[in-house]
Amino acid sequence: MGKLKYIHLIFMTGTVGLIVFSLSRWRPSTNGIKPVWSQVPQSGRKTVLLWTRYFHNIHWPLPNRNDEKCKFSCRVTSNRKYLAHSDVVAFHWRDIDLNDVPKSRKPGQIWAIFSLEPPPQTPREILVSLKDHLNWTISYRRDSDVFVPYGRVIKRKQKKYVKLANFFENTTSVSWVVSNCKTTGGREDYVKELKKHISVDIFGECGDELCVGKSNAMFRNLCYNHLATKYRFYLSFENSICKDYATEKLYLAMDSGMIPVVFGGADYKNILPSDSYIDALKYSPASLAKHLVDISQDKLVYQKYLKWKENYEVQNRTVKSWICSLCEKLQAVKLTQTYKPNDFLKWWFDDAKCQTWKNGDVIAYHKTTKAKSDASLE
Ligand SMILES: *[C@@H]1O[C@H](CO)[C@@H](O)[C@H](O)[C@H]1NC(C)=O
Ligand SMILES: *[C@@H]1O[C@H](CO)[C@@H](O)[C@H](O)[C@H]1NC(C)=O
Ligand SMILES: CC(=O)N[C@H]1CO[C@H](CO)[C@@H](O)[C@@H]1O
Repeated sequence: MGKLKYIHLIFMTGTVGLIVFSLSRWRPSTNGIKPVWSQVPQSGRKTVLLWTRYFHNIHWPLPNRNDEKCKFSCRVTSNRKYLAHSDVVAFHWRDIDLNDVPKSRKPGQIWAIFSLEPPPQTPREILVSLKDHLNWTISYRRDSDVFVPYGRVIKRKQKKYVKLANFFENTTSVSWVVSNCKTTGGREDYVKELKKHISVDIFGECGDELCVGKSNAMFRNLCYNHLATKYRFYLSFENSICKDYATEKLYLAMDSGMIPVVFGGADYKNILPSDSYIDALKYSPASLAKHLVDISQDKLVYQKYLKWKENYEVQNRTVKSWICSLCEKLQAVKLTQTYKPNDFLKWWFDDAKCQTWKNGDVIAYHKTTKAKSDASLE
């Protein structure tokens, strides 16, 4: 009988759609059922409630069971019945509905806004009545309360021998995977000019069929590795030129063996090893083309751009580990926040200093172009 009851409880847990991860030990989700929840929160284990969906999806980016484990554990649920017990309520910016925000708030409860999209992709209007109630930011901005990088290049524990000679066999040209053909950063105008001076093969929705559609990580890896057998350079051009905004395409390209040509607002020289990338915004399209040709005609110069691989490696899956950083931050006795209260919109929009490339200049971005702003399109 006892066993039957247990099975019944597991079943119940499943049906109410409660997602509970014990992030340190990955115990099954029965942890979250009533007896525990009706009591005062247990010693130190914090609870995070995902209030909204994530681009209409119930699945937020979270680690799988097999991914690396967090140093500090906490519970994650999307079941709103735990609102009153939650230490953090998280809102995904693009899914916020002002008619559907929590009606109550337990004292000390942190409300956090989550966005991996840059300011031109995050409607200001959505936040009107919520902005004054937010405590924390969870985003790709390095000065967020919880920083969520799209990737990282980290120092290797041990120097690795990398056979650079192989890379030189392949062709000179430039590849670009792109699905959002009209952007706020103006990369398409830059590439249009660049193409007058060097061959650029375009894949994705705005070009050939290759690499279209499926956005799962394995498919993407395959796609980039495939491109790396043919192309020396990859245009890691972001859809927006905004502070700190550098997406996984940069890290996928670096990992694949192509030399990334970056176009964006991240502080590249501080996040990447020197001589591991080329910054398009430091060149005109014509002079960039010349630079790329020069590099690819000199084996030693070309190899200089791959040498970083001996001492550094690309760390992926970093987006999913935001929850670990959040759980860790919740351990602090006194919780702090990054932006000053009531200054949230200034912090997000103004401090991001978004820009647009236009006819050879980089100018401040103003909301004039209506950019296609679908989730999966970068
Ligand atoms: C969170 O923000 C609310 C609204 O501004 C504020 O009243 C509350 O004190 C903040 N909580 C913490 C822990 O900072
Ligand atoms: C992450 O990197 C490892 C090793 O570089 C690779 O085997 C794996 O496929 C990558 N995973 C993703 C999701 O990109
Ligand atoms: C490093 C690399 O990608 N080398 C490739 C160059 O092209 C040949 C032929 O297509 C491939 O076999 C190599 O793997």
